[in-house]
Amino acid sequence: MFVSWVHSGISCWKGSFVDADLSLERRCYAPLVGPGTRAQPRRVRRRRQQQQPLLAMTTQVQRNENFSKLQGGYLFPEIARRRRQYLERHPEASLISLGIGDTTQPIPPHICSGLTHGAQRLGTKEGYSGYGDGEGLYALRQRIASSIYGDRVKPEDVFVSDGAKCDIARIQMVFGNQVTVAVQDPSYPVYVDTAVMVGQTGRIDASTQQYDGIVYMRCDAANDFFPDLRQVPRTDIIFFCSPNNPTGAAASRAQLEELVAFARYNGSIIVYDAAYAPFIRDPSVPRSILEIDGAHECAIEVNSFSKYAGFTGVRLGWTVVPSTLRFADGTPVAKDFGRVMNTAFNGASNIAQQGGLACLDDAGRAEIERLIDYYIENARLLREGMESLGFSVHGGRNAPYIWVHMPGRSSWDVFTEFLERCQVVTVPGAGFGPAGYDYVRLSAFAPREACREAMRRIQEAFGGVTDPARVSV
Ligand code: PGU
Repeated sequence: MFVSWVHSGISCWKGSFVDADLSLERRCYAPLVGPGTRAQPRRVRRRRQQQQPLLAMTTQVQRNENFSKLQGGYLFPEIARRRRQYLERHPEASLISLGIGDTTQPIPPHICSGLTHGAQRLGTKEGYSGYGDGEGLYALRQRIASSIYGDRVKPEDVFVSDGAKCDIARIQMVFGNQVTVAVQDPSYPVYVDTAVMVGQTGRIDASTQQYDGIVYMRCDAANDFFPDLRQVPRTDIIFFCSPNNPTGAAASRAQLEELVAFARYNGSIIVYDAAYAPFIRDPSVPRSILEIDGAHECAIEVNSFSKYAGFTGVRLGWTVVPSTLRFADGTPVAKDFGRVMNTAFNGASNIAQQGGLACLDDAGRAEIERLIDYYIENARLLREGMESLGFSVHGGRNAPYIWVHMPGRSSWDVFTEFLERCQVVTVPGAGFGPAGYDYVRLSAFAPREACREAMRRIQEAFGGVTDPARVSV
């Protein structure tokens, strides 16, 4: 089989001169300059090659059409782009980010010593390890099962990973393109975007901003941010995040019982994203869906050390797939998820996993509690600051996000207004789904002083606004 290489308008046929002894460079370029020039010193050949610009070309490979259905880029890089643009225009501006939910406080000492211990072990003969189990270190799976789930799950049900976002994408690989999907509206954009990428949807409807084939379960103040399940049609998969990103709502026990009953009745699988579970301060609110009777036959739980321990850059998470959860033909879902983890992933970093072990002993858990207290206090500050301006504000009690209603205003306009008038970066609610059209999200992960300063600026710019619909430049 011949492959055409086009260079400076000359086609050459790779198959005509493939020679195992030739370097890649020679295989690609040598025939282009003709047989007589082969003896030229490499230096001369390279100069000639550099002088010859490559012609623009396309391959013969068809684009995966699912990607053409996506609306623009991923939400957070888009916000980063607008922020950069603003800084280019106003290099003197001191921007405050209440945008992406990225932790800012240093990893506390005991947990950090777990990470350094993990790194140091790699420099010793006895401690060195290479590839690990695709499912993670057994000791960490055990500790997650006991410390987070009080032994309600088995260590074998726990799959350690490089984070919740990556697990969501890998779960989609397990489900494939024939399943139907429901999401909360608004919700973390990864559920919808990965559903589109794997081909579970049709195109977006420009008027509703909803993808054909996805069921959007509206969550707003009118329904206590919990969908009216009587109105929700059956789907195979239900993505559900609690405490919710972006609304900050944490589902009560009764609500989760209703969700589990709904999924069992319909024979659906819930993918429950509990990335913010430790922010739950209300003792009556479950921190895991696996606390609910019957969930072990209808739910997967995705989780992460990112927000618990400042591991957004370290990368460590896990997913629980109970052995009792089965597909229609009786195959355990864990079997296929394990297959994906071992095929498309190669185990979480051994350094990060040592950090994970340190997170879950007594000293680590105490450090995590202090970190969360810090962010929850920030959330209180932001919530009360926005309330004092007359905005209708949600979340921020059992979650690090504040969801601010700006009735009738496009959230992208409000985003721009906060940026221009206060140099404060937020996240426009529309990025989380059509129900977020007139909301913005504030993140409490900024340093305390930054939260105070952001509130000071916003109060100065919008002070005296009692009708949020009037917010405008
Ligand atoms: N699940 C939820 C609900 C999240 O909000 C986030 C991060 C993740 C999972 C990702 O967890 P990892 O374990 O770190 O992969 N949400 C942030 C970051 C956004 C992003 O996707 O880059 C946010 O601001 O919403």
